[in-house]
Amino acid sequence: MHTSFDTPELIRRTLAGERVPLARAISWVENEAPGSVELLDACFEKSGRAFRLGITGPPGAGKSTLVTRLAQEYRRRGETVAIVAVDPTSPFSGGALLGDRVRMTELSGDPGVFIRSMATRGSMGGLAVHTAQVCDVLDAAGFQRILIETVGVGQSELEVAQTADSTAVVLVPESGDAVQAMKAGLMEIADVFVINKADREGAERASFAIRSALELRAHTAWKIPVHLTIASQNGGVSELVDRFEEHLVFLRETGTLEERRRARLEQRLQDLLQARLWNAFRERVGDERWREALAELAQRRRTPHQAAELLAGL
Ligand SMILES: Nc1nc2c(ncn2[C@@H]2O[C@H](COP(=O)(O)OP(=O)(O)OP(=O)(O)O)[C@@H](O)[C@H]2O)c(=O)[nH]1
Ligand SMILES: [Mg+2]
Repeated sequence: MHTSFDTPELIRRTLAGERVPLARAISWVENEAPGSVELLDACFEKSGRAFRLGITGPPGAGKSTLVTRLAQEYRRRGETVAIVAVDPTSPFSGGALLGDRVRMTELSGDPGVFIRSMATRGSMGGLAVHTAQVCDVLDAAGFQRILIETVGVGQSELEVAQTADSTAVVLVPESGDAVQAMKAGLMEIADVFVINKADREGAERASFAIRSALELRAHTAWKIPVHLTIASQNGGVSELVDRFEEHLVFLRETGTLEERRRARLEQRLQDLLQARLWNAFRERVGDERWREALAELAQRRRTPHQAAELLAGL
């Protein structure tokens, strides 16, 4: 299926929510294809309506299963849903693929659902940027809820989770998870805690441990819920959607949504400007001068501070 689109047509049909152009548009963004900037600019104007939910947590916690159930529940409530699964290039990706396959069959054929997997491809800094951009495209295409699934194991994955408006951290009952979560920095980004696999021993205990840890922290206006689910049996899923929607109302009413989005946009602007200014600067300095400066450093003829001062003054 190698239909080629010119940029205006692709933009028009993506914004109209057509699936094949939408899939192509996302590939453009991922590959930074020519035309992708024009596309993103067009999408940006139309985005900002979707509620973006990050679902993160350790490998195998049941994120994919849960996201599938959440999508089904949102569909029952009449909302359209896009799923962005960010696959880690790790030994666990087999599990992710399996989860995705199950999901594909359960949700296929529903025009109100769109599923997309994104590969991490090593370049980790770019992943959060690409995820945010892909979400802009899905948002502009009219999807009302965007579920971003990512494994919460590293800083880069946390960055992906933070492109969302609201973030759910999914854990399992096995002891040590609460401690792990705190270590991994998941505690700081959670707006909602989920203990999935609550059919297993120790779910209540894990829930209590997290609640206790949360109580030790500074009091906040949003009381972070700790919610039990059995995703594989659809247990507690509808109530979890209620929690998400409550959080959305909270975010809107307190101005926190606007605040978070503004901070995110500032970050994006800063990233773009940094790249642009750096490239311009590097070009102005030129390769020869750059090599000279490095040689001077290596020979201890100049300090890094002196070299920076000198180059910046050029
Ligand atoms: N017992 C039990 N098993 C579950 C539950 N939810 C999911 N599972 C199972 O847990 C396994 C992992 O589920 P996934 O949904 O693929 O987990 P994941 O967090 O997406 O995994 P990765 O993407 O590989 O990190 C699968 O075998 C699921 O069937 C649950 O509530 N209870
Ligand atoms: Mg998964």
